[in-house]
Amino acid sequence: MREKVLKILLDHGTLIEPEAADFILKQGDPVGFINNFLEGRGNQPLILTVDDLVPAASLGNLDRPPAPAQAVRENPQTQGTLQTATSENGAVDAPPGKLAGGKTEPGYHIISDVTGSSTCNGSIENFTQYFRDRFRVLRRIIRSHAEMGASVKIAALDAQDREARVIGMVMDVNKTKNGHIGLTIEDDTGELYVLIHKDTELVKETYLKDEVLGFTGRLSSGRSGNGSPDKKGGMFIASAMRRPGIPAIREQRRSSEDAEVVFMSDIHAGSSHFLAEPWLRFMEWLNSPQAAKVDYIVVAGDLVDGIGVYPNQEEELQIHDIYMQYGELARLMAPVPERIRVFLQPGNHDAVRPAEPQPAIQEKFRKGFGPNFTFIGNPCHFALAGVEILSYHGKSIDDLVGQVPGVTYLDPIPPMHEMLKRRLLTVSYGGKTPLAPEARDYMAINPLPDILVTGHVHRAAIHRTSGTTLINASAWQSQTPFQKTHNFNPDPAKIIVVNLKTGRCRMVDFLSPAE
Ligand code: D5M
Ligand code: FE
Ligand code: ZN
Repeated sequence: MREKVLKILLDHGTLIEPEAADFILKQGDPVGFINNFLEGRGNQPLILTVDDLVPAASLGNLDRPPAPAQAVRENPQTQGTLQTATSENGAVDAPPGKLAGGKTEPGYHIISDVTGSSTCNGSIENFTQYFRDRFRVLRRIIRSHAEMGASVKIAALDAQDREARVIGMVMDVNKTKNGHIGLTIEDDTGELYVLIHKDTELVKETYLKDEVLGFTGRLSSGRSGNGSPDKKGGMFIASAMRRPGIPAIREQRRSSEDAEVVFMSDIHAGSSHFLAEPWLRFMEWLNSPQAAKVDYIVVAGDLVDGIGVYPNQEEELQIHDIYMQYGELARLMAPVPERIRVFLQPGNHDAVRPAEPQPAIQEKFRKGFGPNFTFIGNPCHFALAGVEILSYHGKSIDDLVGQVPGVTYLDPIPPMHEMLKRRLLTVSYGGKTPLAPEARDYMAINPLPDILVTGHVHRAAIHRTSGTTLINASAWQSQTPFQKTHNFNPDPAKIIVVNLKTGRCRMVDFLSPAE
């Protein structure tokens, strides 16, 4: 199928980015889709991107059941190059359902997940490739904003120009003595010192290392006397800034199936503070007529409490063996009706590498789970009955809470907005959230999902932005002594139910017995 689509494009003289090819293959009728697309538009860009295709997809195709699962878009040999249209053959119609337990069925397919595809060994080359991929993806999104289309490479900036646009990744942020902000940004041609004057609105923004930004401004060839690094004999005085962001209007996909998804998180099986009674009420509810439409459950990480995750955690454990904790999870999940497909994602308490993206838990921990359980990585981008979900445990919220004013543990929605603004689930390397330098950046939010779900903060929240519903799924653990010492107050034992056909969300609370 992929060869067919690529051939049509090649015949047309159009190249395509790997993500865009995957996007086409996800359509109900990929060949029909691309033919219609090419017909419907006269001048094509030389290289098609997902952003070019999304508007066409939202016109049709959406109510159709999703195409059979495609292999996750891994093809390390072709990373970092734009023109992969001819070299990518073979990546391609690989057998679907490569995730263990993830057999293909009409209702769901995995779009992007590191499980089984990790390429990194932590070398310098890995990091270079990783950040190059992040830059490539985010620069493309920034360029899709009209005013940023004419951006130039850093090396091509000219002090003669009255105004120029550049896009770069933030390498360093510092506040000058006079209250200005100095950013060092980098692209594939060089470094640039960007000065954000204290009298502009831009100085109120929070700039994070490793995010990608577009700037409008001018290159000053003279020194400003503030002691800042003076690359290329000048600095760039910013007058406007553009983040990748999300479109103001974007149509959310809806399913033709009247199916519901339960979003939940942070079960922490094995913890002494596991909420056993509310859990039983939840299991009863799942087997009641109220849950008749529930076809899927997504658990966004911290499946078990783990061992040695923080100092003296052993004092808060009921089960001290990691295998037995996963055994307990299987036992807790046993009452889930078999018709429901359950997606189990790891978090920072699970027995997988802490560096993100995290692969799914290993086979040896999957004993006792029925065939309706699918073990996914963190993050994981997948489609349920045609609606795209991006599920991420949310460890990076720990970093955002310290870095971005107004972001607290009390409301999980603001940190999710910060992620969407930057189109990154985890922004900075070297913070509290470890990053693994994979060949491509799984932490980039691309393409935009219909639903973004996180957990980790043990609170429940729902918020709609243009086109993407934000959900933070609650937890099944009451306040631990550790959390108490950190003044962290959870809001546990809640689930969020989303109807994939109508988009409607509801929250169900199991903390206290129903009247
Ligand atoms: O994390 C559950 C929550 O506990 C997380 O969202 C924040 C809070 N937490 C964890 N560690 C700290 C520290 N050091 N300070 C403040 N709050 C914290 P979990 O991954 O379930 O342990
Ligand atoms: Fe947790
Ligand atoms: Zn967590």
